[in-house]
Amino acid sequence: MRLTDEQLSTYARDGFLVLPDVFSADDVAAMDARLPALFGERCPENFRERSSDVVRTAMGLHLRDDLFADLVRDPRLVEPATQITGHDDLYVQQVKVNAKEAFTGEQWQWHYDFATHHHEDGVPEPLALNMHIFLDDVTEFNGPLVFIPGSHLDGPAPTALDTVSTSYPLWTVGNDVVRPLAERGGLVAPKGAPGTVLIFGDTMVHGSSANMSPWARRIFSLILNPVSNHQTTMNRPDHQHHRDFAPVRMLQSA
Ligand SMILES: O=C(O)CCC(=O)C(=O)O
Repeated sequence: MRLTDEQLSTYARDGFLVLPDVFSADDVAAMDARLPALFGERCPENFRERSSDVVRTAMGLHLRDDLFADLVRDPRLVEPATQITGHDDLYVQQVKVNAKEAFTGEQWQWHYDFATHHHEDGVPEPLALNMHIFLDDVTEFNGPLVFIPGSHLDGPAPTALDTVSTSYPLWTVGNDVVRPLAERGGLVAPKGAPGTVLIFGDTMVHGSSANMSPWARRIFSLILNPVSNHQTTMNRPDHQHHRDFAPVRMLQSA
């Protein structure tokens, strides 16, 4: 699936791109069907919320399930990533579903992904892309991601490691960083039906609030990074940053 010049310009300007109707209802139903068994496993790949036993994020999915093994090679994800990064050789850095379950799904603090990739994993440059697929209707009510358009253009802001706010350690940006960026660029929360693809880069400042609604907000996320920019420290477990730097090979048809 090739992005148009207009879509590439939108991504370059805003730092994120929303693509409705990329995956069909059947595609999403097939992904959905795999999740109860995966979420039911007691394993280090499944992080549970701080205040409940509910799964917050389930990682390493392409190594745990054949459908997700195919999905990380899907041209609808890999081809746009090669276009945006300008790199043909991308490896699978992280594969997960962020569950944000009804009533219990907790926040993701303000952050940009490169801070964690750099501090924890020694990734040299902010080149990785985060490719999301909405598995539920993402609305204003169930904790959508919130972006600061244009924040990707400022380069990496100061960050600090937050190990207490949620069950997932994250390098976060402070309110003093968020305020001027948001006053300049505003805030945008992309919404959409299941099957929507959302793409954003490593320096995009974003976060999401808790899900107070009765509706789950599950999102599949694939992080692809140029092989030439791979992690250098191998500090975190494989499921948080995979160590197989072989370039992902696109499936021939989607
Ligand atoms: O799932 C969310 O709400 C946030 C996810 C996120 O921040 C990320 O994938 O970097």
